[in-house]
Amino acid sequence: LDTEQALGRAIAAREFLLEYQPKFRAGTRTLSGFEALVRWERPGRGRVSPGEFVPAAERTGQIKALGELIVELACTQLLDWQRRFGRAPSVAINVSPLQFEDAGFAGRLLARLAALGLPSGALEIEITETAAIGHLGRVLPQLNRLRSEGVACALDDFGTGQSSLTMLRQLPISTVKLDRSMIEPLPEVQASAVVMATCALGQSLNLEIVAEGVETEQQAEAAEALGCTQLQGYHLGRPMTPEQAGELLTLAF
Ligand code: G
Ligand code: G
Ligand code: MN
Ligand code: NA
Repeated sequence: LDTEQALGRAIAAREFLLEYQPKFRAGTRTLSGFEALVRWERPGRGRVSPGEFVPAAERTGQIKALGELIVELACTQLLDWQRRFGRAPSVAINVSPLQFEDAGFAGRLLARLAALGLPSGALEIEITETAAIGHLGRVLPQLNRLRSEGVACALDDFGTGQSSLTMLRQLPISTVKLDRSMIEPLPEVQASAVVMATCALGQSLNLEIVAEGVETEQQAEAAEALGCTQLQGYHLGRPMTPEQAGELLTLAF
């Protein structure tokens, strides 16, 4: 209850900010976009990790209001970058399945992009495998809508849940993000076989395959050799401030 009150106040006071973790194309290692990660800057207490407050916000239902704020913050940043650089990079936001309970979620997101004059391709949605499968009924229609309007959709944390290769074909996704638990053991033989098989299927379905949690050059090279099309992780870039992300864009654009 204390958390609920604190979160409610924090959302109203807009105490949240986004950090941006870069993603890179395999091989060339050029910037392919960013993933937005929310942080709570709690006055007098410092940073609270989303691993703590996102589950709390999901329990209380406050994730819907928080999620709207996150969409707004990401779009504001995209607009700033579009004005400065003449174009916007791709920014992915993590979306909780509870946000899809609101049937207006996708429509509002698209309307917001249109109102700001942002291309829908600038925004990507990340939804976890477990969440997508557990809430197919309400997730699927809105994912279909977003995809048909050009918003990319990524299946996050792939390899942690009931990873079904069938899901890759059935969900209207453009990207699969291989969980860092699949990347961490590389280039160990069995993990390599699983990543290679997933990449082969992904390629035949025309999906981008992102290796997450790449922490070493050895993992990066293994992921590239096995067919991952993008790399993300501390080895290539940590979550960073918008200013630092802007510096990467200055180099990339
Ligand atoms: O950034 P960090 O590694 O601390 O994130 C911890 C967890 O919080 C991850 O599972 C991540 O997906 C989740 N998370 C980070 N930002 C957001 C967000 O904006 N919305 C939601 N729903 N989850 C987020
Ligand atoms: O669930 P999701 O994949 O959205 O979680 C993203 C989280 O993973 C972020 O909190 C981010 O800080 C964290 N992360 C990103 N890259 C790495 C990495 O290379 N190693 C580890 N341990 N965590 C990472
Ligand atoms: Mn993610
Ligand atoms: Na992930």
